[in-house]
Formats: sequence, C-alpha cells, structure tokens
Amino acid sequence: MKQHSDVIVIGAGFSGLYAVHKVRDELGLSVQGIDAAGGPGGTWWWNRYPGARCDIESIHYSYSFSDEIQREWRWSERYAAQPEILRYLEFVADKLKVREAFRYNARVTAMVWDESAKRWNVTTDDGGSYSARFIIAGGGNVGVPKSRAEFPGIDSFGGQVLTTSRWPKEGVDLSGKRVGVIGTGSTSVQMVPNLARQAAHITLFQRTPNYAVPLGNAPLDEDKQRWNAENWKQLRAKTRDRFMGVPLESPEPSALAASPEKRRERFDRLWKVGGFGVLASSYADVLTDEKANETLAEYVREKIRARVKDPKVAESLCPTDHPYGTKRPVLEADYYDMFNRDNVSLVDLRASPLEKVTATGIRAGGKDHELDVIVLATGFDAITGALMQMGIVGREGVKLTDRWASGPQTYLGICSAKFPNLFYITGPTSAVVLYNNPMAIEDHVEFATAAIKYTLDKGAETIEADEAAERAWHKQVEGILHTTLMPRANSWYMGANVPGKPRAVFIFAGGAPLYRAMCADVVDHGYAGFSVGEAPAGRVP
Ligand code: NA7
Repeated sequence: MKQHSDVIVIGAGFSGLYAVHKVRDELGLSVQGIDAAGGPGGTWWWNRYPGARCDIESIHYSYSFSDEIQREWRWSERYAAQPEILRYLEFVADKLKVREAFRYNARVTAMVWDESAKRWNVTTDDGGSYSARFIIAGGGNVGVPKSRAEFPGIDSFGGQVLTTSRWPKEGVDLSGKRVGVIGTGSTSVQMVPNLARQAAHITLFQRTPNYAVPLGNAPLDEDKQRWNAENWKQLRAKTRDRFMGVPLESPEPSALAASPEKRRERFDRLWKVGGFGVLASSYADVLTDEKANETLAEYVREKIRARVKDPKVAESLCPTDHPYGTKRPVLEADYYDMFNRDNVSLVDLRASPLEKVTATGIRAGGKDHELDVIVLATGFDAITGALMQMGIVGREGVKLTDRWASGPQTYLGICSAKFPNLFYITGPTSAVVLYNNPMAIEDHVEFATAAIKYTLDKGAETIEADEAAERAWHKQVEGILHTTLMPRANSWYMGANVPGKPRAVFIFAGGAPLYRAMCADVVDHGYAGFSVGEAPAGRVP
C-alpha cells in the first residue's frame, strides 16, 4: 500500500537526520525517511575500513544547530575515527527522535513526478511505495563505489575481493594473507598502514601518486573535552565565514612574492600543525598559479623523500602530474613510513600498467602478483552518482539521467528546472567538498525547509528552479572553477575518475562565504530564479 506524507527525506546521514527534524519538528509536516543502510549514519555507516577517520577536526565536523547536542557530546580525539562518528550520529538520531522516521535497508529505485497530483511517487527495492509533495535528497556525495568492472578478469579471481566502502561490519582477519590494494587516495592512505600491520604482505597498486601531508591527530584528554563542549560557541563562532567553514588561519597573498626563507618558515610552521592548513593557510596563489603551487608541491616531495628510505620508491611516490590541491588533498599519519617495512611493496602502474586480474592475483607490466585478497580503494562515482541511480523523472517525463548526460545542471546546487519540489543537500555545483560538510549540510537543509515553508505560506503547491537561472548559475560556477588550477587534474572533482562520466562542473570552488552570500541573496529577493506556484520566477540578483 502506498504511504503518503508531506515530505520524503532520502538518506539517514548528517543531511537526513537534520532534515527530518526540521520539517517534522519545526514545520509540523509529516515525513517519511528512506535509507539503503541498516541504520542511521550515512557515509559513516558504510565506510568501516580499518583506519577510517575524518580529516576535519571533530569539534567542527559536527552539528552546530543544537546547544544541547554540542554540550552533551564529547569527542575523544582531535580528528574522530569512524566508530566514534557513527556513535555520534546514532546519539543525534536518538536525541532528536528521528531514528524511527526512516525505513532502512530500502534503496530508492524510482522517483516520478505526477503533474496532476503535484506529488512525487517513490518506489524502493524492498517493494515500498510512497508519495510526497516534497523530496529532500541527502544521499551523500561519496556513497556509490566505482564499478569493479573497471578491472577485467576480477570475477575470475579465486580469493576475496573487498571494497573499502562495503567493508564487512564484523571486520576481516587478514593475518597471514597476501593483500593487493588498488588506489592511493584518502581512503587507501588511511587504511593501508593498518592492513600492513596485520597482513603477511601488502602490494599497493598506484596509478597516480598523491600529496599526503600530516593530519596531526591527538587524543583529547577529559579536561580538553569538557572545555570544548562548554566553549563550543566561541570555538565555532564565525567558522561559516571562512573559506572551508573551519577556522583555519588566512593565507598570505602570494608564495611567489615571499622569499624562499620566509616561504619555508611558513610551510614548516603549518606542517607542524597538520591538517588542511598547509594548503589552505599558506599562500592564496597556490591554488591559482602553477609556479606558486610548485613551491609547495616541491616542499611536500622533499618530505616524502626524507621519510621513504628506498630512493626509487620515494621517487615513485612523488606526484608530478598534477598541482597540489587539485585532487582531494590527502592527510596521513604513518603512510610514508609504511614503505620502509619489509612486507610492503609498491607497484607503479604508470611504469607497469594494470593488465588484468587473474585467478590468482593481478598482472601488471607483464608481471603476476600472487594475492589472497584484493582491496578496491578506487573511489566513487562521486557527487552525482547517488542521484543518477534513483530513477528520477521530472515534469514532462524528463529523466535526470538525460538532463545531466553531459554534466549536472542545477540552480545553487540545490534544485533543478523540470524537477519541482526536489531539493538536493550538498548537490552538484553547491559548495560541496570544499566546505566542511556538516556546516554545508545545515545550510542546505535550512534553505530547503525555508523554501518549503515559503511555498506553503504562499498557498502554492510547487517551487521550481527556472532554466535561465540555472544557466546563469552554471556559468558563474564554471567561471569560478576556471580561476583555480582544479581543472588541471583528472580528479573526481572534475568527474574524471569514472570511465565514461562527462568531465564537467561539479563543484563550487568559490568558498563557503561567497556561496552562502549568493544563496542568501536569492532568498532576500523573494526566491529569485524560482517559480513558486503560478508566479513566474523573479530575476536573479
Ligand atoms: P579517490 O580519492 O577517488 O581515490 C581513488 C584511488 O583509486 C586513486 O588513487 C585512483 O587513481 C585509484 N584508481 C581508481 N580507479 C583506478 C583504476 N582503474 N586503476 C588504478 N587505480 C585506480 O577515492 P577515495 O576513496 O580514496 O577518497 C574519496 C573521498 O572519500 C575522499 O576524498 C574523502 O572526501 C572521502 P587516480 O588518482 O584516479 O589515478
């Protein structure tokens, strides 16, 4: 039997938990949540690989809307590990009493707009059938793992194949095993040192070396935990006014204008602190000027060479094909030291391309690597993957997959023309990825719930982005992206990590304050660029 509600919320992660709370408890609407996972947690429910950890400081990688939650929750480390973040989200789900609002183990397979009823009809793979006037889609940006079909022969492998974001809940015993890991992104860099401590041997298959810089994690003692909880307002004041939504020091304008001595002093100091500061707080032109970038890139390479004893391995680990920061910056603790262990070897796929997976291992550069386990740390069909799999069909039978065939089209990264009453939380071309996610999520959920309220208060049935507003937005976002070096890398920021995916504009690279100001302007101008009910869209400011 079809279940009707005012709103459907997809995803029980940071986005969905807050969205249910907002529409149900503040707007007084009925809401049905749906999630493919077995419980709340979103991305943090799925990513259970050993060493999974957040690389934004825990005090900032959390909700800010509730004084009670902030005061009651204590983070035990400067950067929280996955089990603790999952416990936090479960705590929030119980605190807000939103856990029961979700149907779990149910994946959305179709979402079709009914123009006559002005409602969305949603079906799920467990036979569920729902309808609602509004949808808030918080399916996450790094939830759909890349297809293993990228590796010919993988189904013939006689051992075990593991995917990092589908790591078994009960864990895996790798002792005595020969383990091959494909991929050297954030996930792999966090995970492999942990595997190396257990497995008989690790063979790491690297296609593109990454710049990994120290995370600087540390436990927080009880006094610090208490202080953080009590002083959270002061700690988090104005964080939204910072480029990444975290209180990093502001960068100096130019690496090229600084003397080599001054530059090194600054890099050294930021290196000691750890985290994203080395990149974000050093010099502003590092992300816009290749020569400036190279000063920092070479500094990171020096650090790699100093840590890895075998000079040939060190050189293979040094990135040279893309500027630092144009791929998702990687943070590490003991990644480079791991290569000094006897049970770890690196296969440079640029010199020895991966040919196929065989029954007994991986063949690369004509050499067979015998393995018991293959771990795919190969990343995600990021940002658009989850939405593209939901079978979304909007007004006039327009399919989202067709509309976005050559790249996502949105207005503010939150809505799209032809898809009324559908809100994406940290959707494509929003300030996703470069903006501390829980903060960005709060902004988007608040935008969506305010827009729903505005629509209902007007007595209207629909709110829909205007095509002209969408085009203007896209042009602006594209312009901002091209002021940076980002397009220089084959990254998931650019859609370039998935075979066949269009290289397009997926992210807003202008930083949180600009993004927030642009969204606020739209609201201040009566939801300019949106048509609400029969009223045509107002001009975009
Ligand atoms: P990433 O950052 O996309 O990294 C994936 C890694 O896998 C990267 O090193 C890729 O090399 C490699 N890869 C992908 N496909 C292949 C194939 N076909 N052959 C060889 N190597 C391959 O994903 P992560 O999971 O590490 O991180 C994703 C985000 O999750 C992270 O940034 C955080 O925001 C959370 P490539 O660089 O493409 O040559």
